[in-house]
Amino acid sequence: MKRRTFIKNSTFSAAGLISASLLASNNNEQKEKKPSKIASTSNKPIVVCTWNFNKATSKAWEILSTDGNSLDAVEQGVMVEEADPTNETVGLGGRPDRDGNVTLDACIMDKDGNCGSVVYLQNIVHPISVARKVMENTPHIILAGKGAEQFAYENGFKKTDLLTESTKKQYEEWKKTSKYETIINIENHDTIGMLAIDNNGDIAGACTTSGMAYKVAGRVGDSPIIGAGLYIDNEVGGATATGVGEEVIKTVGSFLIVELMRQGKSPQEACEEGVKRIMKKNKGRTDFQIGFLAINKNGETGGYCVHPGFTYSQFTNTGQTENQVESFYKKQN
Ligand code: SD4
Repeated sequence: MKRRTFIKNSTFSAAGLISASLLASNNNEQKEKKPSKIASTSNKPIVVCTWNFNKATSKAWEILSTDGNSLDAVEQGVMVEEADPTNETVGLGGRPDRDGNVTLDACIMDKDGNCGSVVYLQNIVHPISVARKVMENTPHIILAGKGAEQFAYENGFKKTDLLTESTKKQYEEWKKTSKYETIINIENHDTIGMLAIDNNGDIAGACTTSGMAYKVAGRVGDSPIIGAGLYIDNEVGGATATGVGEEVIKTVGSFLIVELMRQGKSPQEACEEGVKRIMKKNKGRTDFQIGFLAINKNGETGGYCVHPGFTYSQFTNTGQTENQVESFYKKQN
């Protein structure tokens, strides 16, 4: 499993300062007016995603910068990671459950609040595209397991073995002890959640993962659960999560963050509040990581996590940046 190198980006601090002052003025306005009516001084188009998936934000940017819509941008953006066999927590090359099966979770949400999701999907490289088809071509929102797989084949998706040489080897190694804990290593997880605003100011999001390595067969995490791993409200903003899904589900994390932004908090403040809410319920616990990422209608972004190490990639008119976020626990020297 590769470890990520985290780059502290100076433009982030500048962006932080700008957002802080915008925020202050917005907060004053919000006392008199509705929070969602933020003037169009916007930083759009823009795309952000969890971790340093710069190739994914580059792909999304290709679409946004040529006047494409945010839904296409997030779908095609996260597909880059789904197709990458070296990302061992998403799509092809994702690590299996404890029975050796790779099972994928994904969801997508558009500007109108439409959403689609697949859970426990096997043998399909691009669960996000299946989720989009569920959203667009069925009256349903979530398809699971065999039914989702069958639906994928009916819609032209190809059967693919998702286990790679590397993940097979790691699994064989893991089986020697079969140590199973429902925790995620502090840094070793790379679920991709992506949020974008297009030239029209419309917001969409996508989230896709193979979930926790060596999970109990049948386990579904937060990533495909609308409101937990991802939530979009085109009037307010969007949020997405990475980390221990069980904790994110318990607080309906992404929905919580969007609602906090609706009440007037900045994306940064909302993500902090989301993590603090989780930590309040897990007093003293240090053995898990969660990272939240959020964007508001104005194109301001923010993130917060439990342990240092969570980053997000961003692409706007001023270029691509990788941003390190603040954490609840501070770095130990
Ligand atoms: C899950 N939230 O299934 C996901 C895991 C994750 O990078 O973020 N992995 O709980």
